[in-house]
Amino acid sequence: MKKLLLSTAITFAFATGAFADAGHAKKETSEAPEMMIGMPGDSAKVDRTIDVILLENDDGEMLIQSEEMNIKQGETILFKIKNEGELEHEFVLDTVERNAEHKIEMAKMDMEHDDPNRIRLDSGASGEVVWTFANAGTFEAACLIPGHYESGMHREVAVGEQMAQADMEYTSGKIKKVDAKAGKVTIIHGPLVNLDMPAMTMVFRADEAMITSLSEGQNIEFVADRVKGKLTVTQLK
Ligand SMILES: [Cu+2]
Repeated sequence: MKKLLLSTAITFAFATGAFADAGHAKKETSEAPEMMIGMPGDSAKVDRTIDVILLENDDGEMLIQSEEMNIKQGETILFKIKNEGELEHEFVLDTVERNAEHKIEMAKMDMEHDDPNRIRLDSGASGEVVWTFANAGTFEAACLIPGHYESGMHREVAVGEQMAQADMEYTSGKIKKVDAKAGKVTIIHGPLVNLDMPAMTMVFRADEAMITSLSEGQNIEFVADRVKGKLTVTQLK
């Protein structure tokens, strides 16, 4: 009897939409309607393109094929998606939890969504999703058409922490001297915008991995910041 009541309550909740609202309200505080995974990206400001292929294989698996989805916080990615399968597929970007919730909804009723974080493609069709990953964390790309997720259509989207965009201005420089022992490198550099410093020659700290990759006379693109009060090379191209 208890069980019956519970399932009736759930069915009712689905019908009224109360279930979905309650589920989302937990994560989305009133001041932040944006999604954990980020927001629709500006197609004029794409940092990188990732090609994605949706398909089934002969082993009965359904796959989302692409390079490793390792993304930097703040990056705007253009996903170029092609459905090379014989079935209809989707590409949805979201948290693992929200994908799981939406998968349950989809199992009840195959809904066609029109959200910026997802696209549905007929066999042979191509499409694009432009997305800005605002937060670091582990997210997911998935197809939520019933049965597809279970057949393999999901993959991890790892978003790595990054400094604020304003601090990410790379500066050109030329290595004057490398002192690996002391963990120091002397760089003749252009203006360091984030540190409010003009072009000059300065000594910076750098970690061991970075130091060993540097040699005198080398031209670099770098970001420096104060780490524990010392000027330190934090990013290197
Ligand atoms: Cu699919």
